[in-house]
Amino acid sequence: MTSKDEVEWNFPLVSIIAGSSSDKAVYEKTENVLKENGINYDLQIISAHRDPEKLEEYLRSCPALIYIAVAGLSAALPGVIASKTEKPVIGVPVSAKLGGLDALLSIVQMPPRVPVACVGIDRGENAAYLALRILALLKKDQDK
Ligand code: AIR
Repeated sequence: MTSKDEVEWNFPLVSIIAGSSSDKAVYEKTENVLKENGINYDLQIISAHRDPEKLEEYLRSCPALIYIAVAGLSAALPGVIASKTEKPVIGVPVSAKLGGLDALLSIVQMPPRVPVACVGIDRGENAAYLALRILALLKKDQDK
């Protein structure tokens, strides 16, 4: 890799957005994997239901290439993000109630043309590993 490439990739490549700080045990797993792999990321706590305007404003100026959205209960966050961006969105259902089945189904059952990738319940680390794979493809493409 040349120093030029390093400068170009020197911004938060991944944005982690969690619906609440109570999701910390799950989004910490995502953070740990990104840190271990030297990936610059941004972390925001924004609820799609409680702070819709704040979410919209953040998305408008966010430079990240991939979003990871962590939420429990009626987890609208990943889907709402996907409705406002063309970038890949990875959802992480949190087991706040019903063992996380409520959040899992909310994230998985997206309507046609608004895709969200979904990892397992509380599997914050897998969201990061999937993001690493997407970033590797983008880097390969850029290095051509
Ligand atoms: N949540 C927050 N806004 C909308 C939703 N679905 C989720 C959070 C968290 C759960 O509700 O992602 O998993 C409980 O949040 P809190 O802040 O009440 O602890």
